[in-house]
Amino acid sequence: MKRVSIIICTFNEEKTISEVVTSCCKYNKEDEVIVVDDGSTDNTESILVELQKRFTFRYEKLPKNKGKSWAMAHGVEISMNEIILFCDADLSNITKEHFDNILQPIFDNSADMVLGQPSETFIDYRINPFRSLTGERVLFKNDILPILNNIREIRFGVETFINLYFQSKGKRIKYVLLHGLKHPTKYSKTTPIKATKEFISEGEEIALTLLENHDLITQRIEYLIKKSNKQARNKFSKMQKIINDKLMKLKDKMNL
Ligand SMILES: Nc1nc2c(ncn2[C@@H]2O[C@H](COP(=O)(O)OP(=O)(O)O)[C@@H](O)[C@H]2O)c(=O)[nH]1
Ligand SMILES: [Mg+2]
Repeated sequence: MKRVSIIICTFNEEKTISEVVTSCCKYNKEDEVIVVDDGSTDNTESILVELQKRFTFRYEKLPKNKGKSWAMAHGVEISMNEIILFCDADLSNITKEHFDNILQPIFDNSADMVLGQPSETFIDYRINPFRSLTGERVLFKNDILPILNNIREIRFGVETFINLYFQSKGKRIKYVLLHGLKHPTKYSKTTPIKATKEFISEGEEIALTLLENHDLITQRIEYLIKKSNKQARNKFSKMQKIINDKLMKLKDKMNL
């Protein structure tokens, strides 16, 4: 029986797509591998068609670019297994241990979601404020199915939304360092102007997701309240009301 569905969302990653798909297939023979090509216009398609002669994976080409979150939701919908492993398409230096390490906390039931941190990236993962926005994550399909419609159109807000939702439900989240795994910055993938534009719009999509889903933030607080003692509960309740009011005002101001 297959255990995991590995979902690789890709958009114009001709330099790395072959290594990513090959590693996923080679190191996870008993699992399902799905590549969702988000309307790439480079050589991605011919590389993948060629790779299909050597490895078994499902290749889904979306007719036009719809954003990472759309591709992720589509991958989940067509997946067959109860565990989902998302993997970005711009990684290199991938080893079998990376898969073993990111899957372990799910298999030994010490986490409901695992976030993998490539060690070879621009900022040291221990101090990286964006580390929870990683593209390498494992979770249960049943946990993400209820939010597919929420994530489809939020593009790069997708990781933020998933994190908020899991936190609001009190799910156990674990970080795992993936030694030697390389993840390039946007600046090493394209021109500085394009990278800056992408960086800004990604930031905007993340900020919008946070604002639009402030209820998930306060639900997280609510979850903590339920777990704490009475005195702390009262304090939390007051804090929750203040945060909710402030966020509502901000939302109104921004016409969201
Ligand atoms: N930039 C971008 N990446 C996409 C899109 N759809 C899927 N992806 C994939 O999502 C992953 C993350 O994108 P990337 O640009 O590397 O974002 P970053 O890792 O946050 O800098 C990569 O594997 C992309 O190929 C899209 O519409 N735009
Ligand atoms: Mg990337």
